[in-house]
Amino acid sequence: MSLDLFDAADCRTAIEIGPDALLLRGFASNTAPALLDALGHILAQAPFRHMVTPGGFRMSVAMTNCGALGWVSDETGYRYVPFDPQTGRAWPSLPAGFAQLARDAASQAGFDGFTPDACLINRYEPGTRLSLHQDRNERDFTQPIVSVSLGVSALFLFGGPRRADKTRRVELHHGDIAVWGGRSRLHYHGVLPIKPGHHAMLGEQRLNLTFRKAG
Ligand code: MD3
Ligand code: FE
Repeated sequence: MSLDLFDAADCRTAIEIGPDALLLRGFASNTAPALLDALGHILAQAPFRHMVTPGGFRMSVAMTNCGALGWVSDETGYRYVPFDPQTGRAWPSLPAGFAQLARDAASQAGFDGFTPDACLINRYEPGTRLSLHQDRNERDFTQPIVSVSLGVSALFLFGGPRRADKTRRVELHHGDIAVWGGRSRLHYHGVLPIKPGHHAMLGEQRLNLTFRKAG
């Protein structure tokens, strides 16, 4: 019998999916149970909610945040705020293990010293999508964004600096971490509607954690 502790899903090799955009397959596989445990506590204080876009549309992705700053959207626009508008309380703090994982992944991808102050938590269910957009509400675009995928797989769309640029599709699986910085930092991206599926730890859901240096 062989214990595949270092099988393909656990490799520590970065796949380049764009300029300064790297995919670390399975980088969070081993820490996923601890991440999900901590997430349970965060969600008890700051439950998922469907935000509204400035155009007045309810987002199909359900969102919440932890960290000093949280990303919100409403009729007046997108921004980072220190308080959860739904409760008036500070967002739950960023667990030390979250920050360390994001820092390690960024470092593995060539971005040393990454210190996130915001973690946006996205929940996808079958049919949930995220249309093509740029992440540009953060202060310093020299800082990367680190994203952790958990649960059901997704087809991620990765475009270029202009909305009309050709996109490529990248499959993101449970435990994958992607790091987006440098020349890819302002590239358009999105997520195709999630197909029905099942994951042993998360059931029908996909969760995505994006770590940001927002302030
Ligand atoms: C490429 N989330 O929350 S993470 C988002 O899977 C967001 O939930 C997606 O896009 C998700 O804003 C994708 C991957 C990602 C995040 C930031 C990027 C890709 C990026 C910034 C620049 C380029
Ligand atoms: Fe984004």
